[in-house]
Amino acid sequence: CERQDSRASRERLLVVANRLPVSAVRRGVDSWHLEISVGGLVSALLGVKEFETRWIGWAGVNVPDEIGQRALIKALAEKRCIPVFLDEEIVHQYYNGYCNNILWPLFHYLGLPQEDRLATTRSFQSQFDAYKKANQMFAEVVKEHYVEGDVVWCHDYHLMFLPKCLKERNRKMKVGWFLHTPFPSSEIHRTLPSRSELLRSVLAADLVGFHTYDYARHFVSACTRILGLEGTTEGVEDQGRLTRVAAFPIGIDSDRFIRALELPQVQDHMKELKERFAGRKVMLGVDRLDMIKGIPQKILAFEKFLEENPNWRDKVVLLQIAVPTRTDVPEYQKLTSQVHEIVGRINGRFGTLTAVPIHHLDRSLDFHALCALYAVTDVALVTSLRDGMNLVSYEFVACQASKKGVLILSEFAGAAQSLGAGAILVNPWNVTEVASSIGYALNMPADEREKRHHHNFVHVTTHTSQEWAATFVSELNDTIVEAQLRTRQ
Ligand code: ADQ
Repeated sequence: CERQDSRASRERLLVVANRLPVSAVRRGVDSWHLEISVGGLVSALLGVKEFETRWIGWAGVNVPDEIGQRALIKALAEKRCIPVFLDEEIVHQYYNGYCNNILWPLFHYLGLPQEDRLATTRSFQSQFDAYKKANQMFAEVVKEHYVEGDVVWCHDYHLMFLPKCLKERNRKMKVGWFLHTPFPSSEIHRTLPSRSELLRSVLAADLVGFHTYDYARHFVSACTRILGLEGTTEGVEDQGRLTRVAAFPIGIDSDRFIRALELPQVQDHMKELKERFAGRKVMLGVDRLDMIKGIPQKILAFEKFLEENPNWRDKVVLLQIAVPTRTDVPEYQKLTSQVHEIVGRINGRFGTLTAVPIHHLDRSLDFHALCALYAVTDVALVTSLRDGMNLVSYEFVACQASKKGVLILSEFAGAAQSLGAGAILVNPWNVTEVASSIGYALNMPADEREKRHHHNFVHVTTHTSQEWAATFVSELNDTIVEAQLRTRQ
């Protein structure tokens, strides 16, 4: 009865993503500690309050024994999370292999792996088989917890096979799929050996969403050119069935950031930072340590700026906070060493006995420390080589109501389409251009900063994560109603 009441007021949303918003750490045979995970998807969806949400996903840990599984299911239930248990071999082939070694670089225009990179995770085909198997395992858990009327929202490139698996199990299920990365040009997608099977599986969804109109257009082109289907302004049509395809730019829970700035602990952090860097302008980078984020390019541009502007050397500091991810993948280990090497060289070159130009941290910051950092920053540097959207740029803008700092933003981040008018847009590969933009940003007059900030602040506070989710779900419901009307006609 209680369930019926809450269902009447709030729609039930099953959010299916590779990772749950928490990571589980085992403390004993039947005891678990849960930690909130860092990442764009989690940040955006935690702000969504108007649905009765359940999360379904992997908890990031192998749990081979039944006692452990039962205890974890119980611990996660308190957080409205439902685990999918994946064994080590599947994780290796599906997650490290097909998702992170193949789809992630391909969708960010870094190409398919060479044979030597594949060799560590066996063949392409066995990785794709594991990918499909893992998606089937997700589908089984969804089926078990699905109640008629639920909206099932599948997320990201890990679960491109899931819409098909779900519809095979229940044709009436309302299924949406959203991609958080870019969808590349059809010429790039064409190189993928499993290109057609993946497209067809995604098309089984009722609604397919992307961050930008460009990504949606690339997807429709891939379906028309590779599958020979018909693309319309509404989406993709296959034998009379329409899959709606559209852009749904994500946002953040901006109020949460704005409110946090008033908290005493955030104010204390801000005071500490201001004292620590008094007399210097603060530049900030916050990224997951990933090759798509362009961290080496950013640091090299900063070096060039210092090289060409000796008068700024003791007046500016770059704080680069890089949270390590996928630490067991060799490419990511190489990237970490590369970044450390460049930072060490630049600090050796331009540092003094009492100060260094770059503070690099390999770790995640808690929410309050992060808000304080955003608030005291003069210039934020987002230099992604490709990025679906990039929420760091949004979070920075939300925390800048009093300082009105400048955002330097890669034109290859989806956010360039929404924050482009207020930010300084750069090509991150062009180190000279980024270096001169740093100079421009540091010297920008207050009235120009104010104008640029105002433009972005209005966007960030009106295009929130809540609105993003509500729009996607209502569009999904409308799509289904329209499809029912069409079949009745
Ligand atoms: P991500 O690649 O994870 O997300 P992004 O959108 O920038 O990238 O989100 C990162 C999130 O993690 C932000 O909320 C940020 O605050 C947090 N974060 C990053 N580094 C941190 C650190 N050192 N300490 C604390 N927190 C940190 C993917 C896509 C993006 C897309 C999002 C959402 O790659 O393009 O914008 O999903 O769709």
